[in-house]
Amino acid sequence: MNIEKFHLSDFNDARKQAHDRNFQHISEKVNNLSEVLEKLEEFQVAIPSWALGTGGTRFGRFSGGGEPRNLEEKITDIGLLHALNRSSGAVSLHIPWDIPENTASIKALAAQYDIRFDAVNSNTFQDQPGQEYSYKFGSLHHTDKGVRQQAVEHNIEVIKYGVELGSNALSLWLADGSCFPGQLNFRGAFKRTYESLQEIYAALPEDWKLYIEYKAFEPNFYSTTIGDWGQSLLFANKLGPKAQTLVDLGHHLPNANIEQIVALLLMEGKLAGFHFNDSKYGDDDLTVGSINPYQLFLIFNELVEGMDARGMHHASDLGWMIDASHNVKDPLEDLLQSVEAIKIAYAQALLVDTKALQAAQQNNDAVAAQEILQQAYRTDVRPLVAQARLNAGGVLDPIAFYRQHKVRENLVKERGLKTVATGL
Ligand code: PSV
Ligand code: MN
Ligand code: MN
Repeated sequence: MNIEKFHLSDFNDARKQAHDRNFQHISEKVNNLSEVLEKLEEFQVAIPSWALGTGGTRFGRFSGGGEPRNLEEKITDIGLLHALNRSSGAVSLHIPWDIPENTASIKALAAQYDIRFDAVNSNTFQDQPGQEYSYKFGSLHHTDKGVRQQAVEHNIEVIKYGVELGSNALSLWLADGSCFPGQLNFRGAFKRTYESLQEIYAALPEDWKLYIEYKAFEPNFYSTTIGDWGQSLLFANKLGPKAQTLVDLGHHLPNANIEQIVALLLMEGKLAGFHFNDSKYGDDDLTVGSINPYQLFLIFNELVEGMDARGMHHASDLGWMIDASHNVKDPLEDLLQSVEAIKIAYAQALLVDTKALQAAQQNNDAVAAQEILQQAYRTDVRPLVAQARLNAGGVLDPIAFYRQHKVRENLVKERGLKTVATGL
């Protein structure tokens, strides 16, 4: 579906008066208004190429209709999201799920929508047709050198695709681990993984980063070879400055203090970035902010404080991506909700009175500290986020626009009801 400029302006005009009243109300309370708006306008989160279709679970998958059938259509869908929220200007490819057959034309298509290529993701957790060795018992940690070599070569191939696309990071997640006590020698697995990672690290271009993602469990249920941030950080420290730890919010054991992990990784210059999602039980891959928005705010609070202190810039210094799955929602609506939740948390964090918080901390005043944080958290910042979107050329209410213009219905007409997006 083609969204023309007048569609956006007609939609905004009809809502402008009501919005202005709400915006006026909040802007009177925000001291650093122009700084907050500017930061929100700049903010971009990458959309993973595997999130444009319905995800499904291991019990089944219910197709939603009108899903993108190839990479071109995925980029078009992201272009649509970006046109509405002006904060989805990047795509993260998973290879081989989304191999660009003609990189030049894919790049040109993405540029048309103002979309750049974020980190490229490798995949050594599934066997691919024609592949010599199986990853059933792992990839980079495998006891068989041939398997390890195959997995290393795959990662190097992914880097090559990334270079052609103008990406500058390899994001690596391993399913490697064990299901039963005794199955695996932990130290042996760690050492073999390290050797494999060294080979991948050596193949990184000068200005590239290696994002090392950790995950507590699944698909292995006794041990994971990169199971937590400690193990990821060990690898990152041993490998060198280009290697950093990637935090996927769903990859922790229940109740982990993720904001504390984020604060320390940031302090050490070892925070690669995020895979955003939400969860109640495990790696549930739910819409960002749908279960625990307070945690998201606390993470952003650490980021705002820590990044400012280090003079870091959000776009160039960290990787931001959504990593969610959509089983009962329209994937595009879900992604709009996720991006919105991230920006709301960011806006709230920008409202925290950092100086007052530091003073409360200095005085061990836990009551004041909580008041300061919750003062920001309980502020309805949605008009700020909407204003930033308007300034950037988007729409005041992306989901309302999407529904009013019957975007999904049009996609179904165009692509058909029974479509299966590549990927999970
Ligand atoms: C694994 O659970 C993960 O979070 C990794 O980032 C994968 O690359 C992604 O999901 C897709 O399976
Ligand atoms: Mn992830
Ligand atoms: Mn995950």
